Amino acid sequence: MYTQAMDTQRPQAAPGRQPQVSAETVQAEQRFEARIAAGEFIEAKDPMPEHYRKTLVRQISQHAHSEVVGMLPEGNWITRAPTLKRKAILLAKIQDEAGHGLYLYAAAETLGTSRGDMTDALLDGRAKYSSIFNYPTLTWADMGTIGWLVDGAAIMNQVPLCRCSYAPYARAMVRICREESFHQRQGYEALLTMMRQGTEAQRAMVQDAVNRWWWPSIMMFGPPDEQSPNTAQSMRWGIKRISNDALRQKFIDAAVAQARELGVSFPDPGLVWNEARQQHDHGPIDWAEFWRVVGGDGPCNQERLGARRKAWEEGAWVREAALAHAAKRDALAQAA
Ligand code: BYC
Repeated sequence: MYTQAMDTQRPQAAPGRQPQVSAETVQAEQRFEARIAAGEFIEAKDPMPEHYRKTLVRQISQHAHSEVVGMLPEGNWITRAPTLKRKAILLAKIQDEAGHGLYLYAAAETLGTSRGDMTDALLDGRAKYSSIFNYPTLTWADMGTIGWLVDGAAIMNQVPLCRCSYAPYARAMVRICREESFHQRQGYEALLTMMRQGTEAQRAMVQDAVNRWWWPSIMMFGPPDEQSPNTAQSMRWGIKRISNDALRQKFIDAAVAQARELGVSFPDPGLVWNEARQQHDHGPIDWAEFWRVVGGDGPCNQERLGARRKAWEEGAWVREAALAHAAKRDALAQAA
């Protein structure tokens, strides 16, 4: 478990003055940087710079929140799944997301934060969650499209996180990625069924869902590298292994071939193969929309946070009962 005493924290400087950094702190930072440069993994009990710890708490907690909020758009369709098989698959997928949230909250807790603090930060707007979950799920085809594109984007982003320099996060990501792979396949298979065996109306429904989810999916990777304040440091520390733009490009290149096989198109006339780059070019991304949604003004932000707030409040008695039970058990153990 992380302890404060292990920090190699740089003291705050008075305004206009250089911070006083002890030789011991500088040496601890140098040892840490050397471990990172040697490709070593950092464990919870190892010394680490305070900024490294904070960056991880920010990213891992936001990732956990995304998994949990991500259950909401899909939960909307459990009672309306078209067959028993589709309903069972959807239920399993949503339960997986809950599990991912739990592994990730547990990984963040190894850094000295608590589930309660992380939840407070989500509910009072200090912590973010993925922009993608602020869009509505209007038809059954949205379930397949989320699996294909949203989980597909998540896998592209998360596979490199299995090699994140912080070992508890990397270990959680290995299991999460295996499950995400099933999520992506079930989505693509549901869409293939509608496209190949469905009616004209079902094929149109799939194309409509793809039209609505394409741009938000490629925004999931975050702002362009030159506007990403965290990427450079996170890559130096081996938290992020591949930049936002590089991951977005890999995703787009893979998705084009999958769309062709499926028989759908993407709503971007600028999406063309560039022979010289051996990659696809794409049209301009509406970053104003992205920042609006991240800032709380997307189509479903209020609804999503409202649902999380309600769940947290309605679960208060369970947390209280669990704490009371633990206290009683401890008292009994001490008496014995
Ligand atoms: N949405 O400097 P940048 C899932 C924020 S869950 C909202 O590039 P960073 C799934 C960013 O936090 C998918 N905010 O940041 C679940 C930062 O703000 P703060 C979630 C975003 O951290 C259920 C600011 O913009 N995946 O897969 O270096 C069903 C500047 O960005 C977004 C993860 O969380 C966004 N899309 O890079 C299906 C993976 N993008 O924090 C699927 C782990 C950026 O400074 N996270 N921001 O206030 C990461 O890989 C990185 O945190 C990100 C952002 C690539 C997301």
